[in-house]
Amino acid sequence: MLEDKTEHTAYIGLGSNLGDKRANLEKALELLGATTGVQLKRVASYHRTAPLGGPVQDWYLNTVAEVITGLEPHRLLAALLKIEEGLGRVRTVRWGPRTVDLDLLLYDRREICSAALTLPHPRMTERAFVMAPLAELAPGLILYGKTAVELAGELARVQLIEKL
Ligand code: A4P
Ligand code: MG
Repeated sequence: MLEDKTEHTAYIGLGSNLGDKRANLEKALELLGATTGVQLKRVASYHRTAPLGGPVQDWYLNTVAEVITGLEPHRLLAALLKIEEGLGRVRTVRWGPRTVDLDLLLYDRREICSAALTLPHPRMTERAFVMAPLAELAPGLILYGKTAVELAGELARVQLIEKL
């Protein structure tokens, strides 16, 4: 595993809308914390959110986790995809929707635009289900000239979201 000694702060968005949503998020967080080179620091409140985009589907349970990591961004993303796969395997329906979605939202202030990874996550500032939990962990974080709290407040006026 490629790791360096420097510590980086990353934020991971987690969402589930299939099966036992809370258990899915908890299992994903457990696997995240157990990943070599990843230390789970803090987890925001769980939020019940209306689905955004896609087909007609059930509501989501979303949260955001703060991690300290020595893994470089593509390695961290690979670890997230592995967790998704690991949890997807408990499903019986082939090609069915995933039980858990993990997105790499931010990695320090790094900006990346490669085929496999875009940082910051391109859609994060349009989504209450990302910005509300993120604002709990990093209220003063500035994204495109606004704080996380300001962005979360604006989005929560137009998107259905309930903090649990
Ligand atoms: N990828 C590039 N950059 C990133 C990044 N920063 N983080 C690539 C994660 N992945 C990144 O993602 C497709 C590919 O994006 C990955 O293989 C990776 O190389 P995916 O997770 O397989 O596909 P997806 O999640 O179905 O598509 P997409 O466009 O990533 O959807 P989103 O943005 O993840 O949104 N509504 C509510 N209320 N709550 C939700 O959680 N989630 C989605 C999915 C839609 N609506 C939702 C929610
Ligand atoms: Mg995704």
